Amino acid sequence: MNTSSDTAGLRAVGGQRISGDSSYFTRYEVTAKVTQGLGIRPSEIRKCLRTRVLGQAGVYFRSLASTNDVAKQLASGGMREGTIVLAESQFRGKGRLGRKWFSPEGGLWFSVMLRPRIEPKHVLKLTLLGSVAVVKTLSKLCGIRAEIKWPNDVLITKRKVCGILAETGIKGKNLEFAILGFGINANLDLAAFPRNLRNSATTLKTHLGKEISREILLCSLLENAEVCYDLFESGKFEEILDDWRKLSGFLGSHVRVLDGQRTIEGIALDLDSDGALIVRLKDGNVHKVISGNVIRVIRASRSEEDCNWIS
Ligand code: BT5
Repeated sequence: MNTSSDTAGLRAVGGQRISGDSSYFTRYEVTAKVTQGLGIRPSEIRKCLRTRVLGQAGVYFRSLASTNDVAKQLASGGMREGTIVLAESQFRGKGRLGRKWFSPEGGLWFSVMLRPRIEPKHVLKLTLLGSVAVVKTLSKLCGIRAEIKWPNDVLITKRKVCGILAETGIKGKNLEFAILGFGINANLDLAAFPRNLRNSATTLKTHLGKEISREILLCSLLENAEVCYDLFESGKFEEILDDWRKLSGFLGSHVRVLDGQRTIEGIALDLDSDGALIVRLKDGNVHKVISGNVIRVIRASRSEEDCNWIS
């Protein structure tokens, strides 16, 4: 597995029509064959997808470095809004701040390309919108009550089942595109995870006791994400924030935030209209957090919950 085969794949994909027609998904085998289960069936996605824009074009890879990276390259090449890049596995899956994302076969790893009319500094809103869409999907489809940990984690029973990574392409002062990458631990066994993640991660398979259709999960998530994105595009981000507040289970928690070089501690009070986390510090002052690692401190037991273990 190397980047040159990946780049060769991209050239081939770039040379094909990837629009919502019969060549909907371009199946391009960059590297290994799927070794477990059946693999995702793009034809099933096409059958069940009920969106206008999101997922109406897509590229499916059996294995690639990172769906976000490929989506960025396609976006720079003018790919239409809503195009998804989907992979059976990633060999350099990315988290935030250069962290790694464990993404073997069996998960749902994909990125959506968006062209929102926003300033680059508002990209946090897309992450929040994505997490609301994931929680709604897990509730409707699987009956799971998941929670959101600001800014980008979705948790089941306090363990991370999904991470979201938003990245941007900027031209001058403007946002040219945004890539919203979703990593959902779907049909994976916890035993397959590296040891250091086994206490902080979970999977849908572990929680439900059975595998689920990743095609249906993807379609449902794209539908929920499109509803949220439409609200966002029509200036109704407040409605997303209200949903976030209801669904997160996070506000009111005692938190420690590692914000660059600084560490602050206090109560997670609310989100402001841009989605920044408002923390009331011990001295009563209020601090806004735009990015950073958040650790929820469980006071009763004096233990800590942190989904961002260092790999
Ligand atoms: C995230 O970063 O949670 C964002 C993850 C986004 C992954 C998707 S997959 C499709 C798209 N393509 C990509 O290359 N990425 C996106 P962060 O908040 O920085 O969390 C990363 C941390 O989560 C790591 O340092 C580990 O501690 C932990 N981790 C890694 N893999 C995990 C997994 N599969 N499940 C749960 N936790 C994991």
